[in-house]
Amino acid sequence: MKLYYSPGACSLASHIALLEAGLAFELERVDLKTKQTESGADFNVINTKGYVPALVLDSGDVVTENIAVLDWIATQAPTLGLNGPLGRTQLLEELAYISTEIHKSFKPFFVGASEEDKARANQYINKRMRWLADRKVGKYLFGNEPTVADFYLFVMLRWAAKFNIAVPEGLVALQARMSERPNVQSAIEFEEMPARHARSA
Ligand SMILES: N[C@@H](CCC(=O)N[C@@H](CS)C(=O)NCC(=O)O)C(=O)O
Repeated sequence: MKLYYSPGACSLASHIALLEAGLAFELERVDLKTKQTESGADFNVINTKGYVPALVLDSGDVVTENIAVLDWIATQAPTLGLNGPLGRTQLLEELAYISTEIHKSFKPFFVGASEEDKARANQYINKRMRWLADRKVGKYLFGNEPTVADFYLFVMLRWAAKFNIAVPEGLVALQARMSERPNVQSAIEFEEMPARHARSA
């Protein structure tokens, strides 16, 4: 299986999740401007949507969308999901909230929007982060062990820090806790290395 990623992008959540799941996978970097992968392939052919993450399974099927990729990983490694009759539903609920209410709200910071639009987005993200912080029930969102939703949130918290968006103390602590995890450090270290040929993780 191979994860197509871009350094520090939302695909970092899937990269961390795959490491935490202990699954065997390869990584290939994508230049999101040129849509070229580091081995010279046209990424638009691999994922016709042109964005990361894209996870190519051993079957050849391509899974895209953070929610679907993270849900697929949690299905392979149930310790990264939630137990109980409503477990998967609640996990999807949280992933959808992070994707549609938080992730998408960062757009003004990536497209060079006006200061006014960025200020509005800043307030909105802060409000949505506060809701998550209020609902958090342990060291992580759902308890004392992380789920794939925490990995997605972690990437959003890194972006919030980068764009000076205030987040509640409980989420700052969650980010710090996540940063101490060896798999998180290893994923970030790998992504921050200069471009190289695709390699196995
Ligand atoms: N709806 C997609 C959005 C993914 C997305 O926004 N990916 C960004 C990186 S964080 C990207 O690849 N942008 C490049 C582009 O859209 O051309 C998902 O949730 O997976």
